[in-house]
Amino acid sequence: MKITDAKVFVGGPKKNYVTLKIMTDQGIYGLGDATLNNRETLPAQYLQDYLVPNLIGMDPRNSEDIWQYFYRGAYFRRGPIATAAFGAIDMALWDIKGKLANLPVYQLLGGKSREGAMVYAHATGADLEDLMDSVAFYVEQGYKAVRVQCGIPGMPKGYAVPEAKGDNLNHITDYTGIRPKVEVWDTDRYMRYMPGALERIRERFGPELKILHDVHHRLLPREAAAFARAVEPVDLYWLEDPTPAEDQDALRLIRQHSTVPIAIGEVFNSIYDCNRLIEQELIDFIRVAVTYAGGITPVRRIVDLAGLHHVRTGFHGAPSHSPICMAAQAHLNAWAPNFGVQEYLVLGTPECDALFPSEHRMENGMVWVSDAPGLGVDFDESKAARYDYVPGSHPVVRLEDGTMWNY
Ligand code: GCO
Ligand code: MG
Repeated sequence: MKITDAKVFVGGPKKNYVTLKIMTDQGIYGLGDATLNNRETLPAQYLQDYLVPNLIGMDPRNSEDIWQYFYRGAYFRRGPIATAAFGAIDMALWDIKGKLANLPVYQLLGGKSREGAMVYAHATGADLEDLMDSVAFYVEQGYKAVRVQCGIPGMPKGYAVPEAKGDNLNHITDYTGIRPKVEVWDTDRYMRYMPGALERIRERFGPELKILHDVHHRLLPREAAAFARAVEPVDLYWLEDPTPAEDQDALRLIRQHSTVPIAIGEVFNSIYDCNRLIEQELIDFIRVAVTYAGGITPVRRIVDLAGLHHVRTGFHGAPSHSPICMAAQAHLNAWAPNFGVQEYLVLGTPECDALFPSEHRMENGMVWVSDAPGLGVDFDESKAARYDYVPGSHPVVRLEDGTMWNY
């Protein structure tokens, strides 16, 4: 069996999904996602210029060797541009393998460990009252877990917070241009306000709701330790990215001062970014994404390592991941013995569903994996032609005095 061709598409309904389609001499094709948020053209180019020409002629069934060939063969290893491109190839090869075997990918991983996989939604508000409405909206729809972010009095804009009350800010990319907007951050205001706000959410929604909160890398290690201690009474399901991920020792300080579960890893792109954190049991949830971390092959290794250390999965599922990455994660979530939760933003616009038809279902705050062979998601090339790449950007963050800070 041989790969005969592969095509890369960039675009989508209000997103720049990078979609890889690998064709074979047996008529079976596979799909992968290489969307690197706000840098989408780069993995696309890497695929087009270097990887696709080498893929042609390879036996698609040898997904392990193909992953090693590109990873080791690049010489300059890792980095999210490369791993997103490798990740797309790897997903497409598992898709092909499943179609060949006539089995859904979760069966190739070891079968189902559960029926539905719990997801969490993003509740957000310009202020706390607005956030409460947003949480109530998700709770009414059956979500068991909700991430909560709200505006901080006196701070013009916090992370993932809408400007006006009632706006539902589900994507943070601004498609009006390539130059990022500037947001202003004030740690002191955040530290004073947020623990009390989280307590009020707990009081209002009761003990059952799983409440998650994302600090988005904004605190210094000592601040993060103090914040984690302050939010202990809230009984958070997790505290996400309390400090920038590069300084892994920071997490030790947090651990020494608090038992709040820590989730980290959405910016990681290899097992070497998290093996120490996992082995030293400094985290509770590993947040890698199948796209950025290089595909199902390496993520399965991360999940297995995590399982040895009581670390559960909480895969990244921001709106930048296409339904192909979400499908790959749905299969891993169905299998992983140490599954925790899946981040899930409703992508389900009719345009998105038409571009990526699939039978994966979201119902009652759970994802139900499709039983179709392979990844169980398709891609309608005829519809893809409607969408072009639209340059966009995340905001950047500065402190009040102008100092650059962590987005
Ligand atoms: C999350 C993330 C995202 C990121 C985004 C960056 O928890 O979902 O923090 O919202 O900001 O993926 O591209
Ligand atoms: Mg996050």
